[in-house]
Order: sequence, then C-alpha cells, then structure tokens
Amino acid sequence: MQRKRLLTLIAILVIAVFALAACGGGATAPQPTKAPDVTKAPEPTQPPQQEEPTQAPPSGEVKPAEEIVVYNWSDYVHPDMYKIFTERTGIKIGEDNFSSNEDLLAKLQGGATGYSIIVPSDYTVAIMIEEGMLEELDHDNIPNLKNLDPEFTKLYYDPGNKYCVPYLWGTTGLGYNTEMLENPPKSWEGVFKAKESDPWYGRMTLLDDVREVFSAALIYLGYDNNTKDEAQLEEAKQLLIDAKKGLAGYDTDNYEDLVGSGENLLAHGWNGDFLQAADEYGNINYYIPEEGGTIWIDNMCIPKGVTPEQKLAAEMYINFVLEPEIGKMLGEYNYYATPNKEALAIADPEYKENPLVFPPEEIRAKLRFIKPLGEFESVYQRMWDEVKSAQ
Ligand code: N2P
Repeated sequence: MQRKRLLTLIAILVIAVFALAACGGGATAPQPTKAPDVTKAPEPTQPPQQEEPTQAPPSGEVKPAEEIVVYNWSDYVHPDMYKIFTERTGIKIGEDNFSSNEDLLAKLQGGATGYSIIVPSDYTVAIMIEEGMLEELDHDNIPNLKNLDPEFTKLYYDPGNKYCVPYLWGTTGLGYNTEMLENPPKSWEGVFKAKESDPWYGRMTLLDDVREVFSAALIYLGYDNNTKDEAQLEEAKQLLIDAKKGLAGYDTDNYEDLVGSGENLLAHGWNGDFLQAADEYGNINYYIPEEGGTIWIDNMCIPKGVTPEQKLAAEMYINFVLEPEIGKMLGEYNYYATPNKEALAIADPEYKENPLVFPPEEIRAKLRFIKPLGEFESVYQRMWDEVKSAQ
C-alpha cells in the first residue's frame, strides 16, 4: 500500500495548494472541497474557524475519553483517518483486527473489553442486538447521521440506526490474476469441482468464514444461502469436503496478495480487498460468478461495557466518519461502497461509476444477504468444523 499512501499524500498536498490559492482571492475560483487537514497544522495565527462537527458536543459533565480502540476488519480504514481525527479532537485511536463476524462475536462473548467501536456485518448486528451486546447510540452526538442515504436508515437489523451506523458495504465473489489466468471459471462449479487440468487447481483459496463459504456452496447448488434444511446443508458440506483437494487453503487475511503475487490464481473474497490489491499489483480482476454471490453491510457499533467517556469519544468518531469528505476518502481508498449520500455526491466519477463497487442491477439481483439463523447457527458451525477437519 506504500505507493497508494504516497499518491494520497500528493493528492492531499495538491488539494491543499489549490485551497490556499482559492483563499488568495480570485473571486471566480471554484470552491474546492475542504481538504482534510493531514499534515501538522502550520501554526495558524488564528484558531481555525470552520465549524467543528467533531468537537465534543455538550454532553453534561462527560468528557470524551483520551483514547479509544476500534476493533475492525483489516485494511478497512484510510491510512490518514485516525490521524486527522486525533489532530482535530485530541482523541487517539488504536485499532485491533478480526477476520470474521464469528471471531468478533466469540471474542466479545468471551468477555473482551477495551473496544469502543466494533464493525460487525448486518446479520451479526442482529445477533448482537438480540443478545443485548450493544449500546444505544445518542443521536444528539451524531448530527451527521443526516448524511446517510435514507436506504441505510431502514435496515431490517437496526431500523432507525438505534444501535449502529452503516460504515461500508460490498460483495463477495471471485478475484483472479489477470496475467496468469485468461479464463477464470464463470460458475462456482469451477471452484467446487475444479479439475486437475484447471490452471487454478491447488492455487485457489476460499474465505476462512463459515457463512460466506456455505453461502457460496448453497448458491451454487441452487439453494437458499440461509437454508435451515439439514439435507441441503449436508449436500453443501459434502461438496465443500470434496472441493478441498483443489484448494491451497482457507484464507481471509492475505488472499488478495497471494493472487497479486501469482502464488495463487483465484480466490474467494471481498470486492474492495481485490480492488485495493489491483491498485498495488496491477493484475487483479474481480467478478460475481453466474449463480450469484453475497452482499453485506458493515456497521460501526458501540459494545456494551464502555465507559460514558469512551462512548462519547466513539460517537464523535462515528460522526467524523459520516462527514462527506471523510466518507469519500474512506470509500475511494478502500473500493467499498459508501452508504453516505453526501460523500457520494462529492466522490470521483471513477469511484461512483465503478460497477465492481456499485454493482449494476443485473448483478444486484443475484446477490444474497447472509441472515441471522438463531439457534440454527450452531448447525452451520458443526458442519463447518467437519469441513475444516476432513482429510
Ligand atoms: C476488508 C474486509 C471486508 C469486510 N478487508 C467484509 N465484511
């Protein structure tokens, strides 16, 4: 990501120069969008006068915590976001990473504390609300909620954003190395029934993620990816066990780099991860196989057990992410789709019009959400354990 970081920095400097030029006076100069202040403020003679939406809102006696930790997926922020927030508010941000919703859930159920923000996907938010694991948000501290696309305020798992704020959304499909693989499989069949003669045989990975992998297998088999029919699940399990011989393994953290470097040719994974790696390696493409794939919405939530000070700092951070400029930075850098309509309004056409980030209707129609299954979740887990341990 070094190159990307440098480019971002250059872009920000260029914007900053334009901003200065604009201040210098041509009345006709177009209003540049406000550049996020990344570099150390060059000792302004006056305190910045811009409205400070991330300033501590009046909240009685509570002062925001000096530091909070975000428990997040890896590579899921813009590299400058935390720094900008800290420069504006004095609040430091640390980050720890998880690799799947199930890891996140298990970690919190196991009593992990110290996280002020977590980033679960839709179905996991539903589970966490049901289990009383989340704090209710104080909307007075998050005025930028108004920037959300209304579609993201009516979600089945959290209507009215009582507990969480959508962060980014994306899809799960296949990525491949375009230099080494001309014809990736159009169907999931190529993955689950790979032949030794297929170039990707032994050089592909599946996500290390129970619901994602079962969803792909069930979608391939023509079943509901949230099925509670044990016979269908059994069939999917057998398919997955038979498919193991064609896999290099299950991987959630590194798969896109393994495709970019050419060690693997094909991988099951998340659109933005592949597209970020495509920037870096220049040889990766991503698609949804013909039977379809999954779609998900990840969310910023505050776990129960935080102090009032941490909660306020977390809400300030959530409000910061909802700023149009920050939402734009985040989405464009990560190649995941923003739920922020004001961010989208100022985003580059290259991003807004990227069909791999914002899938067109004919692809949308083939995408399925993973849904919470209550007690039945344990059946998936048992079958997954059997898949993982099969020889
Ligand atoms: C980013 C992970 C994407 C989140 N590295 C999948 N829900």
